Amino acid sequence: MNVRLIGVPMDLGADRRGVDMGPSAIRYAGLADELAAVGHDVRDDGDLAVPTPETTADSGGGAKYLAETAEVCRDLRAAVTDALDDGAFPLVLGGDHSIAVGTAGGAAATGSTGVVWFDAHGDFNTPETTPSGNVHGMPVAALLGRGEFADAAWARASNIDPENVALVGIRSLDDAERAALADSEVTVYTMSDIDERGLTDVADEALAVAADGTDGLHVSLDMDFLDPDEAPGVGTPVRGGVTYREAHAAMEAVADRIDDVRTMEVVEVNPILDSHNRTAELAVELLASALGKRIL
Ligand code: 6HN
Ligand code: MN
Ligand code: MN
Ligand code: MN
Repeated sequence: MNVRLIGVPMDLGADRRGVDMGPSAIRYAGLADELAAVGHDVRDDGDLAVPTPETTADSGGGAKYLAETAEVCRDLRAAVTDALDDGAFPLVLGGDHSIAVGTAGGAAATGSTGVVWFDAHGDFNTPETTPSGNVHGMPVAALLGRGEFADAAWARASNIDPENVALVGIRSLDDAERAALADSEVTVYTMSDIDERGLTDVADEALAVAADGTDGLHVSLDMDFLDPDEAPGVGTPVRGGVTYREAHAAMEAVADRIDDVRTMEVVEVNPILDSHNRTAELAVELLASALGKRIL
């Protein structure tokens, strides 16, 4: 594949500074070389311009920096559709999870799109329900045009049907978010489902849910999907996540369907909270697995 790296040093959507350094940390951990070793042609387009909180006044409202986030997501959507037009595979490096609106929005601009979301969190809040005001807790709801996002052209992706959205690894939901998810057509696989059924079974089913009747897939990997013992460098860690081996198995399930995958992103790597770039290195390993690295 022609892999196109797009860095998005975004931290307006999260409380803790540091996730803006994620793209650098992932590059430093050797992503381009690792993907080249798998046999891909890799082109790095560098980072999108993202405003820093120190020089940006919050535009106000229930969601912090929403106008600024919208601007970045519009730019990212354009970069992603550009790469797809060129026949490349956009691999987006975050940054906090708010950027998924741009990545998945870019995928959806080219056809109906299913979404597989590996995360501890549901990211299904809206500006009305959010307890934190942080937009990284809202991208799934934004893409589906829920609440205040119903009229937001930058967010809502009419080509993404909630029936084709699957969340995997979930173990932390806010009360209103839980109620909204239960009320929706989104499929949620909690850690309990993974305990009972095994990761491979759950990941295969999640991918099938997303692929059912759609033209392509977006895969979103929030590094807090993993247990914090494995991936300490994330802003909102939650105990009880998937193991190192389960995470690889999930990415191998993605690899089995890579022909359907249109876009992928890895988000929430926070080098300030990490230990010796461990989480970024793990992100590189997992992306290599998703993009076809095999032991034999
Ligand atoms: N993430 N549910 C919490 C909130 O602030 O809305 C946490 C969100 C975490 C988001 O990890 O991408
Ligand atoms: Mn072009
Ligand atoms: Mn997330
Ligand atoms: Mn998360």
